[in-house]
Amino acid sequence: AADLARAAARAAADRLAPPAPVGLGDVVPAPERVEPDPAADFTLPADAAVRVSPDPAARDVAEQLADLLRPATGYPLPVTDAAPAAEGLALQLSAAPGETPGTVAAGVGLGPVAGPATPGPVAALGAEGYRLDVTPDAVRITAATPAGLLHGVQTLRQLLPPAIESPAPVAARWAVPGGVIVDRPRFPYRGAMLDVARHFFGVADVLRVIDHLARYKLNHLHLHLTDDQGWRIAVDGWPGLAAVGGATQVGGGPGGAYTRADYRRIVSYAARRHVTVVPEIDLPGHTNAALTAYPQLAPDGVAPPPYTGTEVGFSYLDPDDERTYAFVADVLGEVAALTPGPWLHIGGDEAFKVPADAYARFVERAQGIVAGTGKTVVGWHQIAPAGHADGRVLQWWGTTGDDPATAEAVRRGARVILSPGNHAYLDMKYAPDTPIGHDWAGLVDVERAYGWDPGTHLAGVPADAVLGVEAPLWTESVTSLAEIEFMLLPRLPALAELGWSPRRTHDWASFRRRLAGHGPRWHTAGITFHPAPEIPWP
Ligand code: TNX
Repeated sequence: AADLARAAARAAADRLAPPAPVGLGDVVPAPERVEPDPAADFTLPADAAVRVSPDPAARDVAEQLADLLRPATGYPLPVTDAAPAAEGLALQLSAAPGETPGTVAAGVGLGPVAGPATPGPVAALGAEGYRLDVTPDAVRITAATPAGLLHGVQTLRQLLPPAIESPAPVAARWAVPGGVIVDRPRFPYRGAMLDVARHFFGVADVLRVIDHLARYKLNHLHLHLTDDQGWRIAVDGWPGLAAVGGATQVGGGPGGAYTRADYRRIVSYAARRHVTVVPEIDLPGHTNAALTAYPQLAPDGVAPPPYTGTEVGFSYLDPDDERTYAFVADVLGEVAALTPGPWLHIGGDEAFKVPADAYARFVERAQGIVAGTGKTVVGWHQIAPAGHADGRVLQWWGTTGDDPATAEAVRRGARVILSPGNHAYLDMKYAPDTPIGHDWAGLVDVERAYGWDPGTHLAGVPADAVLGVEAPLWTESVTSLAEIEFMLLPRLPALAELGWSPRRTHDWASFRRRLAGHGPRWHTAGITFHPAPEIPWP
């Protein structure tokens, strides 16, 4: 009787929409391997359960999958750790022989993926890979880690009809195209940066940005927490930073700052989505807001007025005063203690008023302070001339393909995150008539955002020194969540594909066609985006 009921439900659903209108390869970022099987399409039955391996973090991914599917389908989708069944949705955390699931370290185990449709060793999927098997009776996602399972969930989400993004129930046939996807990232670091200093954005906005990152398998959120116009994180030992330094923003609005509880909420929301928060305290320049509260750190000891304009390069902490280093140690120590991730970003850009030798000494001491917190230091590529520190990472934001200082730092052991201004900067205008944004690095339309190769972009920086890619959004001209989304979408998925997909999949014609399918998804989900004319939106 149950079979009959299911057949009747399927027949009814068949009349609603053609089978599997989405192709198995219609995924952004492009998966490493896709093997469609048109005879194996799956339709989600109303009584499906989500079965998951008995592991708390895997179960949490299953709950997130159910939460994603329930609003549009209206199905109950109970999550259960009953033995993986041959029916419905299954998330399976499995280890290669001799390995404990969930313990695969980042960057290891990236051997070749097993051959076509062979259930190869899961360890080959590494710390973030997954395998998706769609058959007429079941959709199964297998991974060695919960992060891999979540990436598989994001793929599954894209394989369902766009109506799956609806916040309210929709009568549809919830079809998934049959076949196998085996997938894992090209680079371990794939991120975006949000400048919450020039304009302040509340916790809810940041959480929504994290959702957008997770959707495209990005795994780092860099928060630019401090700048001339505002200090946005409470520091217990220096209460004036948030209270005084956070009181305004570009244009003179009220600004704001995160309490420690706010910041913890952001970090834990991100962690659930396997996104690591990278906090940036920009030093020694970009510090006007700090100096308004603590003028003793200013070279002339005089408190500057709050700054609400958009010039750069005028402020700095006194590099020759020991009080500066006590301040830096307190701030970095507190931020490190609040941050579970391995990175601490010290900025280092545009300290135009600090002489080169004093600047290098400052950076070297700051790098040492970061090491003392147990974190790995990240800085804008201006820190390149300072001495090497173990594991240090340079974030390159230039606009040429050649930077001898960065190449030399790489020879000394630095790794690089690539954020080329003329491709990855999300604050650049799309076109001359884009209502907000800058153009100092040129116009960045979607094709330009997509049209570069992180593995060969920078002379003297080989692919194995490239930790990954990041798309920064500076917010001098960005004042609301809708404006954030307008600048992020559709360029963020381009950066995500460069960071995730094997180079051989790189193809503008394919990308723009696949990306086009996301317009209806964003629209249905109530997400703002720029309807870029280069994309054949349906
Ligand atoms: C340069 S990129 C800056 C920021 C500005 C941005 C505007 C970098 C490390 N520094 O201070 O917001 O240009 O595009």
